[in-house]
Amino acid sequence: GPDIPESHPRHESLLTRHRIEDGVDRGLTSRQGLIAQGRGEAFDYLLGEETIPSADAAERAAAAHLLSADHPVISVNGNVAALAPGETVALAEATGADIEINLFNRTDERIERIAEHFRNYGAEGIKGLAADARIPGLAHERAKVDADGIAAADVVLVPLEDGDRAAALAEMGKTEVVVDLNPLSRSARTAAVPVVDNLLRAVPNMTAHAEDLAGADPDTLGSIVESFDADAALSAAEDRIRNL
Ligand code: PTJ
Repeated sequence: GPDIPESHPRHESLLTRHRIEDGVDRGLTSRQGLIAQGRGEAFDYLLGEETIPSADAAERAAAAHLLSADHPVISVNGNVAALAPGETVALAEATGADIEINLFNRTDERIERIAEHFRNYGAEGIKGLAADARIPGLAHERAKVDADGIAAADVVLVPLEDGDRAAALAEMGKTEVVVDLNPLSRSARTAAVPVVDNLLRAVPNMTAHAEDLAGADPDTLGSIVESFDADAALSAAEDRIRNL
């Protein structure tokens, strides 16, 4: 890794940038991923670079949704592959979710590389390679999903999703959990559960909540899901940004 002293005030942020750069060099992450990361960092700075209480509540609700789903799927892209591959595999294991690769800028080459990357982190049965179903209402490449993956899912976790796809998935009746540091983004506003937090903190915290809720009965999970208020979570994040 890069030689960044731990005392550097932006140590974490510089390490994260390096991971994205490395992802681009390895053909996992798109160059647009660099731009997305920069945008995310700005919001993270404004949020105080921590998991605010409303985000923690969203992460617990997300875990409850994934655990009570019949067919949960975690959608991954080039930024997720670069930032949190092992953490994503751990979340999939803790919740019984499948991992499906879905790219904004889809190329077969990048799909193959990302699949191999996740396999190296212990993922099995990676989806997204068959691409034998379509999300209605989207342009050809971005509409591609697996028939036994996202197409059949009831709950989908979509980290860093674009607004169009988030809306199209919601339109299909999927329950969406979106991880996005921008509380004003269309994807966050579309989500049943908007997680306004850095993917790097959100994924391990969802896993911790899933492990904590592992033996919970359906009523307990149901009441966590029911008591979560998406609008209140978005307002709390916006409030934090304005009043930090
Ligand atoms: O690998 P691909 O081809 O699927 O492309 C993936 C990206 C992310 C490049 C693509 O989906 C894209 O261009 O996304 P956007 O429209 O830039 O949206 C990314 C959103 O994620 C923005 O709202 C950012 O604020 C947010 N974001 C960026 N980094 C993080 C983040 N949210 C949480 N954690 C992050 N680390």
